[in-house]
Amino acid sequence: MGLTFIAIKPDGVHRGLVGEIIARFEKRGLKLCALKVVVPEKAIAEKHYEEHAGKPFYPGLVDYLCSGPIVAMVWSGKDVVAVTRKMIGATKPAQSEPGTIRGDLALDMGRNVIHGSDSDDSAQREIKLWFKEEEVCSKYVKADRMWVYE
Ligand code: DAT
Ligand code: MG
Repeated sequence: MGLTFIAIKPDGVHRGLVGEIIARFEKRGLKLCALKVVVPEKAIAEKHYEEHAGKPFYPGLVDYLCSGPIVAMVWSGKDVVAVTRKMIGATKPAQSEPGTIRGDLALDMGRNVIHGSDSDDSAQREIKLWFKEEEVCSKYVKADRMWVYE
């Protein structure tokens, strides 16, 4: 089973959306492997978004991520990157479908509540950036496994 890195951004924490968002991933059947609340250091946020370095919105994006606590998580499951990206919805909230996290909970691209890795490679990179190896509990078998998977 694959792993992905998910972060509820500072706006999601301040707006009290943490429980609502985690509940969606739990109900989908995904397995929680790591979770912490952290105010990102600027250097980590810059690395996290390094693919966007040099773009006009990059400094504001980094400042936004560092502006308060985030909930950093690792989730596991079948096709977890694709499944969570779909659940998160499009980057621009006006284009995110109702039923998605951004489509239900966000209005502004600069306050779009949540981050999710966009590929297995970026998931590996981001998990390593935010968590120590021993903080990620990916080995346990979830009690409902046989009822979630054929
Ligand atoms: P996503 O968060 O859906 O993976 P992304 O990786 O393309 O989107 O961009 C990272 C974040 O940067 C995104 O959540 C919001 C912001 N962003 C992206 N494109 C932007 C733009 N053209 N103007 C302002 N902010 C932008
Ligand atoms: Mg992205």
